[in-house]
Amino acid sequence: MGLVQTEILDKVGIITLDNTKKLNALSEQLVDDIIGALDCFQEQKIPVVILRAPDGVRVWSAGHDVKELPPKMRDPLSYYDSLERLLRAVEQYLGPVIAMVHGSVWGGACDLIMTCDIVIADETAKFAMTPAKMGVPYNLTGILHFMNRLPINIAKEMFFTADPVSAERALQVGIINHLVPEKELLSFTLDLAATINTRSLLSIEVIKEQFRILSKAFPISPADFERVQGLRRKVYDSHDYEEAITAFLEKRPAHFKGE
Ligand code: LCV
Repeated sequence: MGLVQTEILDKVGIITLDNTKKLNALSEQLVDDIIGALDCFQEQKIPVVILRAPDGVRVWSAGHDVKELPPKMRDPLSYYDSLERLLRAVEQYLGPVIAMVHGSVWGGACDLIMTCDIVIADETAKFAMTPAKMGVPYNLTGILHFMNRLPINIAKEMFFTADPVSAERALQVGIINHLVPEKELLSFTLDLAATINTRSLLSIEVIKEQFRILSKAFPISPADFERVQGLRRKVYDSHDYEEAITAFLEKRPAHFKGE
């Protein structure tokens, strides 16, 4: 299917991100192909899905396709934008979506990992959360994904430094469920999926939906929401947002002004 490969092994759906020449950057097309694969598995009531990249890649996904980030004055991460649609599709899939990670994971793809239900990685994995490098304000639902999974100080360090977190540290802080040797990654992940497949899908489906609802049960007042939207607009209207994209495309370090 376009930029992804799909297969079903013993009732486990496998989606392989397969646009490696673009480092699996989450372009509109790649996102649509992943969602299409999830919809296809959902129709067949496939109980468990594995989201992976091809063997041997250095980069699992380079995150949001920078070339598709909107020009300034437009929210880059609003409700119907591709990354947000993808994250909701994973959250709403009927059964567990397991991220199987070999290689580095950047930005929006890091949020995708934090949205998957379970994360299995090998020693080549690393995870970088890059809005502060991209002059992007990020958004409330994305930040909540990290707060639900990590101690808030760890989540803040990831956002404030934008530095990659190693596989070993990712295991320590809880980004990943299991760190396994590269040659055992697929068999370990398939074994875990097979165990889940011996349980009641009906029960798991309802339990997953309760986790989703509770993980979003985070009160925020309309006034605070509107203030956050105003603050976010200051960022994506800023010099820093425009400079980050320009610097990336010109392959040079960005020079931020904080305005
Ligand atoms: C488009 C790319 C990309 C890319 N998009 O290879 O989370 S937020 O808010 O930040 C959100 C907005 C977001 O997700 O932003 C994107 C965050 N991603 C990153 O910061 C990763 C950016 N990429 C890199 O740092 C490097 O490309 C890595 C370390 C992933 C790989 O480095 P390597 O030296 O192996 P190149 O950098 O040479 O990249 C190879 C080609 O892929 C393009 C890049 O522009 C280059 O294109 P050309 O061959 O045309 O020069 N590319 C890389 N990442 N996210 N295009």
